[in-house]
Amino acid sequence: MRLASPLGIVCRFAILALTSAGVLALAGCHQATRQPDGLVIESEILPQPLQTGAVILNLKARDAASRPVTGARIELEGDMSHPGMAPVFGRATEDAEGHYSGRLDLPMGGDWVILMHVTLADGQKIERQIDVKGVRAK
Ligand SMILES: [Cu+2]
Repeated sequence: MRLASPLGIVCRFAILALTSAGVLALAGCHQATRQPDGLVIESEILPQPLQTGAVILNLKARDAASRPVTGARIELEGDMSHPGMAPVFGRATEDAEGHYSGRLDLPMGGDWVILMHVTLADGQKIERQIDVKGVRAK
């Protein structure tokens, strides 16, 4: 959908700003572009029940033929479901074939959306998101 692509550009800009200038982009990014690319990412978030502080994401990426997707780069962006709050960033790295894990620090209790900005080994960019509701304040 062409309509969704400007939001994808905003997301990539946020990552660019973080990596090239060391500056956190303040604009939240609550939508992900979706493409009929066949990528499936199964996610597990620990610890349960979720609390503020460090959370670990375990991700299993496979393609339309259920083969593990290796060599991808997965940038993580956590946004709260309400406006006006800076996102948090992290990265998931591959620790086994098609398995990626990463960490995010969630500073506030409530409902979060975690965006996964995926760059496949061939350079194709894909966005996925996970809704994470009811994070408890410690
Ligand atoms: Cu908040």
